[in-house]
Parts: sequence; C-alpha cells; structure tokens
Amino acid sequence: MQKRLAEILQEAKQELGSAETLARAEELRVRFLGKKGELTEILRSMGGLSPEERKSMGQAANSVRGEIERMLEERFTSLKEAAKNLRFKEERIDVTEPGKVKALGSKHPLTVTIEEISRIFQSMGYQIAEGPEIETVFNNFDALNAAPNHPARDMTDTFYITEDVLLRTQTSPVQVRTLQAQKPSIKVISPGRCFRCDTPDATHSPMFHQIEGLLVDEGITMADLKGTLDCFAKEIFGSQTRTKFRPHHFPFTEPSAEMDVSCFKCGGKGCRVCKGSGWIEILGCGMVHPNVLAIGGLDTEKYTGFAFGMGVERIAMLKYGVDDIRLFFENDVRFIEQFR
Ligand code: 2U9
Repeated sequence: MQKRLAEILQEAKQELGSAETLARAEELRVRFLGKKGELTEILRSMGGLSPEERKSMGQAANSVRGEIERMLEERFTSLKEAAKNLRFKEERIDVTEPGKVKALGSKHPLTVTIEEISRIFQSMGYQIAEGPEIETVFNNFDALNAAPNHPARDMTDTFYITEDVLLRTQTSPVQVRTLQAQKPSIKVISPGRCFRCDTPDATHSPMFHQIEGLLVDEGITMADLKGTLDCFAKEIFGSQTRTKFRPHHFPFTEPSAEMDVSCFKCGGKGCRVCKGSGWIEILGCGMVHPNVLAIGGLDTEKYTGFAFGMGVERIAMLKYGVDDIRLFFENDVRFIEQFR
C-alpha cells in the first residue's frame, strides 16, 4: 500500500506538471482526490488494518493527499495567472491609437434655404401650408385664372396623370386650398416640390422647389407687397440690399411684377454674379387677381391680397454660388458636405 501511495504521488506530480489547462487540472483533481479516486479508496479500505498499521498508513495517505492538494493549488494558481495574462494581452487597448472618425450627415442646401426663407416669413407672422404634389387640373390651372389655351397647360410642359389630374407645376394649389378652407385674414407660405416637363440642363430640372406666399385681408395694397418683399430681401441678402419692381404678367395676379435685388456680391456696380447689370431677379409677385379670389369664394369688394413666388434652387444657387441646378439632385456627398 505504501508503494502504491508513492506511485500515486509520482503519477500526480507527472500529470499535473504537464496539465496545460484549467479543465485538465480539474480533471486531475477529481481523479486523484475525488470521492471515486484511488486515494479515497485507500483511505476507505483501511478499516481491515491493525490500529498501528492504520495509524501509519493513515498518516502516509494523508501526507500524500496533502502533497497532491498543494500541487493542485499551485497548478491552479499558475494556470489562472496565465489565463488572466493571456486575456490582458488579447484585450489590450492602445489608447494612443487615433479614433475612427464617423462621417457626419448634413442638411441638404435646399433644405437649409427653405428653412431660412420660411424662418423669415414666419417671423412676419406667416403660417406654413402644405398640400399634395398630385393635384387636380382645377386647383393647378382653372382656379388660378389660367386661360383654357394657356401654354403651361400643354402636355409638353406639364406631367398629366389623367385628363383631370397632374403633378403640380407650382405650389399655388396649396393657396387655392387655403382660400377655400379659411376665412381672411390669410397669411401663408407654401414651400414644396413642383414638376414640369423640362429637359435637365444647368438651370432646368423636371423636379424643383418653390416657395409661394399669399396674404389676403381687408385693405391690402401694393405698398404692403413691396414693404414685405423689401424686408424679406434685406433679411436674406443683407441689410444693404435694395429692391426694384419691374412690371410683368401672370394670370393669377394683376398687376404683376418681378422683383430684382441689388447684387449682393458687388453692391450694384456690376460683376459676374449679376452679369454686369448690378441687379439680380429673385421672385415674381403681384396683387391677387379678383377672379382668383372669387373662385376661392371671397367677396372681392371687401378683400384684396398679394402673392409671390420664388424658385428655391435659384435662391440657393445665388446664395451658395452653385452654377448647375443638377448638382442639387445628384446626391454626391462631396457636394453636399460643403454646406455643413
Ligand atoms: C393664389 C394666388 C396667387 C403665386 C405667384 C409668382 C407670382 C411667381 C414664379 C417664380 C419663379 C414661379 O418658380 S417660378 O418659376 N412665380 O412669379 N407666383 S405670384 O400667386 C398666387 C398663387 C396662389 C391663390
């Protein structure tokens, strides 16, 4: 039995010496010290020995057990230490490494322009009105006093869905809806997408954006129109900006005009931006035609109003020096990110 004990100790020494993993060390612990292990068997079988033999064998077996326990403890400690060091090595973070820069998105320049124009009119008390991009021919043309043979109605200029339904060519139908739904005073702007059968080039796009405005109340005159739009021009192009109004024609307004602003680049002396004239055309406007007010159900003796409309792309191109409208719709990040 003594011999066997010495062998067990020797085996345990050898096996533990080559145990490379915690799982293997645990396996050996069970094998040598577990309830079914040989050492336990030996201790259990000592009942049949004489008291002297039992004493000396017990001491020997316990000393072997103690020695194996000590070796196991030592092995477990060193394997745990090694596992910890390996984890530290694997999970090591180099805090001096430069961070990965995440590409940040930015607002589209047309969104920025719409927001700026909207903010200016909102500060003057205008509400924002929105409406469908698919409209009736009535709201897009008839209600706006467009003659039955008006060229804009032509199939080659307008995207028709059916004979009576189309993609709106301007945001005016939104104001038509407002006139039908609300009583004066009416004070709205309508930013939105519009569609015309245009072949894309540097200044044309079949999809573009407009902001139109409408104010209707008692006693509204051309002076209100001029004051409002002059104020808008100074807000968006700077307080030095001067405005001038040139007669024009629209079916929905009478009288009608186009508003020019003094060139924000050269101040009016003449440069590349204003093509030497000192002035830049910005928008169209006029006093709402009585026919339009009447179709909207208003008493034209009591109410008058003014309206205006501008192309958002044109304003954005001027403000940001963009020379091709198609750049707005190509979604090239190298273009978009310049407006951050
Ligand atoms: C109602 C009454 C009147 C809207 C108006 C303009 C003048 C205008 C153009 C600017 C450049 C269109 O994008 S553009 O080509 N628009 O000049 N628009 S007054 O007048 C209205 C609208 C609705 C009920």
